[in-house]
Amino acid sequence: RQLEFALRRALESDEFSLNFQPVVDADTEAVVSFEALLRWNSAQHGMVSPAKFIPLAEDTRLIVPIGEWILRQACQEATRWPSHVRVAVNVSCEQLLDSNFAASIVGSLSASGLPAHRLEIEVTESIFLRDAAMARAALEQVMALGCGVALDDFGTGYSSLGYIRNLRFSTIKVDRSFVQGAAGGNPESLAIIRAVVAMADSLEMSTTAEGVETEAELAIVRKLGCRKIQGYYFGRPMVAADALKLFQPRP
Ligand code: G
Ligand code: G
Ligand code: MN
Ligand code: NA
Repeated sequence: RQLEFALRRALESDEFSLNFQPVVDADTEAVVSFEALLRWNSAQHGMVSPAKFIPLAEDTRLIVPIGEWILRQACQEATRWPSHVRVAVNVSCEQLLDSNFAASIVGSLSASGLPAHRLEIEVTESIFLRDAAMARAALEQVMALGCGVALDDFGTGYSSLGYIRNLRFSTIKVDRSFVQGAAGGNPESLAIIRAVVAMADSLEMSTTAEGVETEAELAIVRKLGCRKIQGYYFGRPMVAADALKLFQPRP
């Protein structure tokens, strides 16, 4: 297939870049981290949506070398930010279960000099579907290195509280569908966010409300006690230079 052929060459042709989306503290609105998001500008196909090429990269296992590149770039970029600001990197199942995954994290941290606690890995619940014991062991290794692990899109997959009992996640990311639902007056969404926040608080995990776009959504996730907020309301995914500018005083 043509897209696969192009994807195989994308790394060496330098066609990937990272965007960074700010995550802010719900109380102070200060930027506390950025989520790194991969972009592919293909010579043949132009800008290709990650929703299209990430599944292809996963199927072909190209996500392993690409993911290693993402980790290196993200850690390197994060060293330019204030020292309290973290970077979050999405990790696919294929990558997490690869035998060199922990080594590639260690390599990215040591090459960049970024302290482990400033790197947070984001995984979705789907990683537990293939081989739950392997996924758990891999995440324990990441946690032992001192990195955070966030549970992404929480509530949309096969949620099981067993994962949360066995692993100390740093952050639960509440999926945008619940945020939209709550702001739209859906009582179930509201109750679920409230329950997730209560659970996270009592287990000393942080919570991020995802996909906050409007004042109304902001007001409700704040009231429900989400600790951190991500979404277009505070900033879209942006190029590295623009992310860096958020820390420089405006003239
Ligand atoms: O970037 P966008 O904003 O369009 O993301 C679309 C999807 O692609 C999301 O589900 C996101 O998790 C995934 N994605 C984006 N960047 C990365 C990445 O660097 N690695 C992995 N594994 N998935 C990513
Ligand atoms: O699956 P994951 O949560 O990692 O992917 C994040 C995706 O959500 C990216 O595609 C990012 O561009 C998108 N995103 C981030 N903030 C918002 C938002 O406020 N609204 C919408 N519609 N999408 C968002
Ligand atoms: Mn994510
Ligand atoms: Na998400």
